[in-house]
Amino acid sequence: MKEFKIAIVRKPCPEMVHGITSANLGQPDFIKATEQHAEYVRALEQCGLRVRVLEADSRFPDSVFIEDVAVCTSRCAVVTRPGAPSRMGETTGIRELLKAYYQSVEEIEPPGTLEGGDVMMVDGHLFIGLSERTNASGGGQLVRILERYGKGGTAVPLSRVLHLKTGVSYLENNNMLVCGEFVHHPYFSQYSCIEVPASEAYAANSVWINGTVLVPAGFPLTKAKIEQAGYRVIPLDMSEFRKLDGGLSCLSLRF
Ligand code: CIR
Repeated sequence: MKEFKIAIVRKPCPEMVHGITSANLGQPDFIKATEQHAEYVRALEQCGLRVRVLEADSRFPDSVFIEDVAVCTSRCAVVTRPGAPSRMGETTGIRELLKAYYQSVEEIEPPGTLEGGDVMMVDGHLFIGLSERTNASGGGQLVRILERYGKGGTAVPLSRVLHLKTGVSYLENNNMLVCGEFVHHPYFSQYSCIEVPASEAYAANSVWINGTVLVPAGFPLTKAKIEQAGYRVIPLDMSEFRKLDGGLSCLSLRF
């Protein structure tokens, strides 16, 4: 039975109000974001995780979305190479950080780009979204690294979402939460799919942690479907991170 033990998060910085966005929901409120982030940390702890909280990094408005700078598997960690130019420097120091937890820390090299939001772990196999942030070189490098550790990866070309996990989340036990382009997708049809209605698309980024699923607050249909599938659900207010296209998974590295 899979079990996460550790999460790493980074506090939001006041400069987050200048983060990248396509959302059209207005500027985030930094104070509110800080409160929502603290609630998120509490929820991770409730799921049994030891949470390492890194200080805010005001050089990088999007640095709260720490999921994008690394891929943490059971055998190795990989420092990514973000495709958004303003986010490339966020990986500085991440290798040293991960060395405290992993014997093997690999890196994505140029010309590859890869963001952790495009990587979904499914029973030891990784699906890697090819997006505007993750290119074929980055995805290919990750697959070759995984193969050295006895794991595999499959590239999934994306058409509409920012990252793979913007639209699909694996909830373990063969349950795949799918929305939009991932409904009836050939790569995911073998799983028991829980469909997120288009009106609740933001809730497609939900996070399984040790039997509990963190779900963004305000999406009752999706919450009910996940509960019906047998999970304990913790709803979390994500309004300020949503304004920057960020979802629940983006706020932590879990391993
Ligand atoms: C960005 O556009 O890079 C950030 N504003 C949002 C990143 C969201 N990260 C994720 O989905 N893993």
